[in-house]
Amino acid sequence: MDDEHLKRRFLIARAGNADGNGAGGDSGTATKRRTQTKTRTQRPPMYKVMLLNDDYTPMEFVVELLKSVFHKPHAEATRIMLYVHQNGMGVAGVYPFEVAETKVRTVEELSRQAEYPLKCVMEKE
Ligand code: TYC
Repeated sequence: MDDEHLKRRFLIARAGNADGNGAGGDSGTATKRRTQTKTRTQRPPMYKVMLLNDDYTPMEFVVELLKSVFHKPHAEATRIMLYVHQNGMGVAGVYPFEVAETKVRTVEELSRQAEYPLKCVMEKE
């Protein structure tokens, strides 16, 4: 169970005690039972930004992109680049739709300017 579920359970348990719905709330008076409405915290759908391998883009260029566009530390940028190099594609980062879209465009723009064929796509998580 994730943190949001735990927090909501905790809050519902406390509300239950205060209004007589749960254990510990009974002081001898009539117990009112209210319907609990579960209000789910809205989280935006997230999108993976994937880098695709190719035979021409230099490893160092990919590492620099991962550092500058995706804010990865050097060691992690190197690990992701090597993963893509060996597996064909890999996740550079996970973001809400519009952020992911902007990252894809930035990668393709920088690659195009440098005349490398590097491809980058987004995929719903
Ligand atoms: N395969 C490239 C090379 O050998 C390196 C590379 C890694 C290219 C990741 C693209 O997304 C990529 N120079």
